[in-house]
Amino acid sequence: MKLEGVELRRIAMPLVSPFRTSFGTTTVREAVLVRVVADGAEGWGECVAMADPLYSSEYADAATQVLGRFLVPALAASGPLKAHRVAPALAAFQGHRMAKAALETAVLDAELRAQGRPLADELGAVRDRVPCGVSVGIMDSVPELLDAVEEYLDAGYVRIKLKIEPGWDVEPVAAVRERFGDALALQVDANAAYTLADAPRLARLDAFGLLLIEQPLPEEDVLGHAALARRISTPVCLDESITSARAAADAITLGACAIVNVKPGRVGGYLEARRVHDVCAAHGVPVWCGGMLETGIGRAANLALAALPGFTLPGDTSGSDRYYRTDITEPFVVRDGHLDVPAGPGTGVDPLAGELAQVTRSTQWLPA
Ligand code: OSB
Ligand code: MG
Repeated sequence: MKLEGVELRRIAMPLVSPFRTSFGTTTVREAVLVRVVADGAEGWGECVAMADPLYSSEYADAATQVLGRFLVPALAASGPLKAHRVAPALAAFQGHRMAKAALETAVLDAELRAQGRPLADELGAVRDRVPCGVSVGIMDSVPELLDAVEEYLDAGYVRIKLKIEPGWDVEPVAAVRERFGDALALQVDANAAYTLADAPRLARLDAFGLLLIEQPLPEEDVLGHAALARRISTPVCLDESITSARAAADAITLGACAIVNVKPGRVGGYLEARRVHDVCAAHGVPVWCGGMLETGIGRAANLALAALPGFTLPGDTSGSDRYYRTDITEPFVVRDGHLDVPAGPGTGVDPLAGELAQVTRSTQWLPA
């Protein structure tokens, strides 16, 4: 294909309720959408970088900058447009994986649409629907948390993930386990809020039969996670630390994780995400698909990935209404605790022009 140009679109979507994690509170999801036009076809990618560099060093303004100033020009200068050639064309630029992922996804979507092929088939999906978990934020009180969890269980979610931080860990976990029973599939996510000195506190979570504890320690503390894993019985899962298939192989070899959260944006795209899946499968390490408060555009692509054979745990693949009253695509609706994997060409979803216009803050067209 021949690239005609790339549109960068800044959007802001209000959340149905504030989402609080150990690194901050989000009330409006700001994001960058990338639309690639090539040979008259178009494709979309959603950049998962958040408004502030709190979860990761990337943030939305920086992603917009690096796409416009470096990534899109390098792609435009790189010859025939092909999804598998995007990462090599951008490899000289360090980091900025979320920005790179959005651009690669848009190219992949355009290419697959032109060929009439679904992303799920391209990635190697083996299921046509996936089980849904939900990530539940830190609340002001335990009763509030119990109400929120009950609502999600009533909506059919098959797995609950509680966000934790020092001061909001053993008590809320104990309360949820007590109220909803031992059969509830329950896990926690600390977003790097602890240190190895907190091992005795984290070991108290062992009593609650959690599926896993996600990223208790800082992103770069892989050896710390290995040391912690020897001191607690809850399986350690890594999110922030896994920035590539190589990082996954290293973390597994070092004993730092028994489970991996795969987020395509964090590792530079769906093609690298599939390699993370493959490396984990080769080591017998289960993976699940993480989320980044995606709109329907990013959610559709995540569902395709979550349908690969190694995704044996329910992911943070929730319905659109978990975060948004109105999505910018046809909404994803959880039925019987599952979401259907889109079957149409590319990601299988199209932005709704009216809804998209509502949330758009700015657009920028970059001709090739
Ligand atoms: O750590 O998994 C995380 C949201 C934003 C940034 C990081 C994380 C999350 C979530 C929610 O836990 C995932 C989702 O429902 O999209
Ligand atoms: Mg996480």
